[in-house]
This record gives sequence, structure tokens and C-alpha cells, in this order.
Amino acid sequence: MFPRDFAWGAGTAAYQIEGGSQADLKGPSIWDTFCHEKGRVFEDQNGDVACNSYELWDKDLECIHQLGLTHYRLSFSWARLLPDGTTRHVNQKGVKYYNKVIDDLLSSNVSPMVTLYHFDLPQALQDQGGWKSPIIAVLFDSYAKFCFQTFGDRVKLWITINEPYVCAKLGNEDGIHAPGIQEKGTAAYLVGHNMLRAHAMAWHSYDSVYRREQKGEVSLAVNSDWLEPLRHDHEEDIAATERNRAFTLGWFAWPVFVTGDYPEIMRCAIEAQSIKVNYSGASRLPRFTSDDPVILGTADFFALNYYTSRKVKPGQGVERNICMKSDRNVEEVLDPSWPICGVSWLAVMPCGLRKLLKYIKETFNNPVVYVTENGFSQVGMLQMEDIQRAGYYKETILEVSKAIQEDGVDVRGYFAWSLMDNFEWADGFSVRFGLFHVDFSDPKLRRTMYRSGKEYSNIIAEYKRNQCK
Ligand code: PNW
Repeated sequence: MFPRDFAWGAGTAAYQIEGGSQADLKGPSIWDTFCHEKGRVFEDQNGDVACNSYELWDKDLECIHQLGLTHYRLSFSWARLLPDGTTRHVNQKGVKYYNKVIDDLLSSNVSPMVTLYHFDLPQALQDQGGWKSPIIAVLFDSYAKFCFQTFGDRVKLWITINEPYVCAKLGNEDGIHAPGIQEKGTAAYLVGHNMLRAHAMAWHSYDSVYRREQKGEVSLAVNSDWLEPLRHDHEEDIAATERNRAFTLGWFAWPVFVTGDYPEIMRCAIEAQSIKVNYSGASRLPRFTSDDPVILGTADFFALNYYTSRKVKPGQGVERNICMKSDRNVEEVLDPSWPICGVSWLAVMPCGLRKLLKYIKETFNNPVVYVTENGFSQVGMLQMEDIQRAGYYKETILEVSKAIQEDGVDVRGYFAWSLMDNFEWADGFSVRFGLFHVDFSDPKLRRTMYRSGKEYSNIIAEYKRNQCK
């Protein structure tokens, strides 16, 4: 059972679906650049066309209607709206495009949730240092204010930044996402820091300038696996789990929801490692100063992206170089009984989501929660009758209802990832997360509902029937 006005959604991100990468004055983003470098993405694929939602938005809207969604989560392409990243030049065609999307949604009773930043920094800003440069917070705030001003009369749910953890680590430590930087043990912390500063500035702008009139809500979307000790009675495994939580969910949620600063466990681990390897530079995990915006309290709800679960034990601690891996010093283990769905990292544990929701309630002072992403992928042979994925959705959504009913977690919505198959970052089109199949070999990019999509639409329809009673 789900509460009244529960949000039933599905999500997408601009670079993953839109295409139109050079249409109508759009500026390039770091993902445009990254994909066109050899060897970055599976088979050197790119998002130049993707699902071509820039031209085929009508088709997306049909999918949304077919599912019966009450909410749709999309992201704005910063460089489509502001080609050089600044408000000096506004691309009116971009404004027109998102206006149409929003208006079409609202006229069919679907509420938009808009993410301002989903991995695609304007290249012009990367050229000036990107997220490593402190000035980015001011530029992001200008972009955010522009969006609140232009679309906030109709958009009431905002996500500033999607998955700062993934941006910081995959983009700047591992180098497997754009901008492809591998400055181990330093850049990711700096990027994360500036993302928190940028998020907080935008939240404060909304709070002081727009909230009273627009009456919306603003948060950032954090991703987290459910983590538990490999051996529940082993001190080291318990400590490793705590440490792992501090370096993932805690890195961003702790400053915003608990103290305004990073988890102490995280700072201590990084400092200790710096000493151990005689690192002489300044503190690698930056400090917030009185010049920074206040971070604590800058979220009107908790936006959680959940995919999978891990068991945790201490790492080997043998790395001699500065890197996040040695700071964190944990090893993640998969329970062999958890089925893998599609990509190798996605071990399915529906009850992990329930446990994580309960943990969030207890750790972050019982916030309003939206599950802003959850999903399962397909790789290899196409399966339209994806019974397994359909089953996972059903089970996972049941776990969300238990979190609400039995654990008292204040969950207000669930967004499946993703509305349709799309450009899955470094995996290109080889990994399919859609509730709709997209035929990328067909010039019309036909969308067809999977069995899992039918399952989800049935769940939503049943909910709506119960509401009417
Ligand atoms: C999320 N990982 O990213 C993103 O928000 C989506 O854009 C993406 O399509 C979706 O999850 C599925 O991957 C992630 O390596 C990227 O653990 C990578 C990981 C997790 C989430």
C-alpha cells in the first residue's frame, strides 16, 4: 500500500536520450568531447543522436502516457540552454524545447522533476577548470537561477546535481566518465567539494528568491548501494562498512543533512593516509570556510538513487600511492546468492532498498524521501519478454511499500530508471535500462514497451484504482 499522491515516475538524462548534439546553437558538453576521443566508450559510440528525443519528444510523451506515470524526471542540458555555460548567451531554441516538454507534461497531468546537472558540463566551462575550479559554484548558481526564473512557475521538483559521487569519482579519479581525469586521491575530493558548494548556493538562491512565489522543492540526488558487513560479528568488517558508508553516501548526505561538514571517519582516514605516505600537499579533503555557503539544511527532501547491494570487509591496504582506494581501504564482496541483472555490478537485492531507506530515516532525521532512480539492465540478447526484470521491479516496489508501512519511512515517490533504452555512458548502447526498448537500428528509433514496462504500468494502474475507492 502506498500513500495518497504517491509519485510514480521514470527518469532520463539529457545526454543519454536527446541527441541533437549540435542542433540549434547547442554548445558542446564534456560528454560530447569524451565520446569523440578514441577508446573511451564501448565501440566508440556516442550520444550524437541517442534516442533523438530532441526531435522525437512526442514519442517519449506517448511512452509516459502508456505507463500511466504521474511524474517524469528529466534533466536539462546546460549547454543546450547556455551554450558557453554562462547567461551571457541564452539559446532560445533550447528554452523553447524544454518549455514544450514541461507544458506537454503538465497538460496531461504529469508533473516534471527536473535535474539541472546530470554529468554534462558545458565544455567551455571545463576549459576553465570545470568542477575543480571554485568559480564553478557561482556559474552553476547563475545557471540554476536562470532555470528557476524561466521554468520554475511550472516545475516544482528540482534536483541540482545528480550523483556527485559518480561525477567526482568516475570522472576525476577513475577517468572512466567525462572529463576522463585520473588525478588519484585529490581531484575527486575537490570536485565533490565544489559540487556541494554549487548545490548549496543554488538551494539558497531558490530559498531566498523563488520559494515564496514558486512553492517548489530542491534537493540533490545521491546514489548509494546498501552496504552491510561481510561477517556481522567481526569488528573489522563492521568498521569497514562504516568507513565505506562515510566515503559514499556520507560524503554528500552527511554535510547536507547532519553537520554541514564531511563525516569525521572520512576526514580521519584521508589525513592518516596522507601522513602514512608522506604526502606534503594541503589537506586533500577541502574544508568549508566562512566564505562558503552554509551546506547544512540545503535539501527539501532526500533524493536517493539505489541499484544494488554489497558486503564489506577491510581492504588489503597495500596501495603505496595516494588514491581514494587506499584512503577508503575496503573491499566489496558480492553474495553469490544475489542474482546479477545485466551489467556485472548490478546484483539484485530488493530488500537492500528497504534496509537503506530505514537507515536513511534513522541517520538523516526522518526526511521526506523520493527514490529518484532504481532499475535493472539487460545486456546481450534482446528480450522483449523480460520476465526477470519485471519480477525485480515488482519485488523492489513491494520492499518500498514495506519501508513505508512497516518501518515508517516517509517515501513520497519512486522513479524507475529508465523510461527507455538510452546511451548508458561508458557502456554506450550495449546496456539497456529502459522500460521501453528503443530500436537504434531503425531511423525512426521506434520505442516498444517491454514486459517490465507492462508490469510497472500494471502496478501504477492498480494503485490508481485503489485511490478511487
Ligand atoms: C546512474 N556505477 O549512474 C545514473 O544516474 C544514470 O544516468 C545511469 O544511466 C544509471 O545510474 C545506470 O547506470 C550510475 O558504476 C553510473 O556503480 C555508474 C554506477 C552507478 C550509477
